[in-house]
Amino acid sequence: MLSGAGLSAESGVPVFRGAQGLWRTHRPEDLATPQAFRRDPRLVWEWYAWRRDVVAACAPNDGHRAIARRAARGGVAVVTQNVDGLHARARGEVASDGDVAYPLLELHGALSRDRCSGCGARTAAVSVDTTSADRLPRCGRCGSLLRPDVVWFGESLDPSVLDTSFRLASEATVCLVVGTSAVVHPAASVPLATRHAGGTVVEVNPEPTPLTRYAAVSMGGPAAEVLPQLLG
Ligand code: BV8
Ligand code: ZN
Repeated sequence: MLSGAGLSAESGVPVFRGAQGLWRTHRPEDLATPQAFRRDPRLVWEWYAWRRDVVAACAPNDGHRAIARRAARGGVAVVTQNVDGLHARARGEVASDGDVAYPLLELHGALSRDRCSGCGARTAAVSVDTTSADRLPRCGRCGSLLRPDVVWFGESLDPSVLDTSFRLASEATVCLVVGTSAVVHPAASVPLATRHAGGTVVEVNPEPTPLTRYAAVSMGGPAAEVLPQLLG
């Protein structure tokens, strides 16, 4: 499956686009690009520190749990664009004896990790003092600024995560696409690998998207309602 921000909407995590979207008040170019971080690291950190606080107050919803329960029965890979960590938290919440380990691939990284902008070292997220640029967190090894370990626009995704995602999608008989506006590439192309290999795309989204035309079935409901019925 491929998930997007809409899967976490019912957990209270803001989506990016649309009437309630984050990009309504902030231009992505100003906050989610390497140029923005070079230009004003304090502003970028302020936005990500705020998003970390929002996500920390959220919990997985019935959609995340339905996915985790089904995936633990085997034969499922979860590929997500989300950086909120809720898939992993749901996996922990529903874990039971006999579960099968399954791939959980985070295409766009994770809010819960920092990465050094110099040497690339990854660490668990630290709390960030965004009151001034000279108080921003720096790497203990090389002294460079730390950044959130997410993929910004204009940055390449981790090649091994991306290749594995496309390979799994091309081997899948069904790609379930949940809660994505399917405008961000290359993530939005993952379900097409299933389709091009002769598999079936099933979409769960209250709104039509550029993937709807490729879906054999498109369910126009909220993920937390549809997925427990669909996967139960
Ligand atoms: C790259 C940062 C190579 C982390 C994000 C073609 C090929 C390759 C690249 C491009 C290309 N065309 C354009 C590009 C460049 C760019 C891109 O795609 N731009 C778009 C906007 C046109 N792509 C890149 O830059 C990527 N890098 O390709 O590297 C390269 C290198 C140099 C130069 C060029 C290329 C990097 C992309 C990653 C960007 N990082 N975020 C963060 O801060 O979070 S993207 C951002 O959008 C989020 O990460 C999010 O994951 C992603 C997708 O958003 P969605 O998850 O779909 O969420 P959205 O709000 O849009 O939609 C929510 C949906 O849910 C809606 O459809 C709604 O109806 C639905 N919904 C709402 N409620 C519910 C629901 N569904 C179900 N239930 C509900 N209750
Ligand atoms: Zn470093």
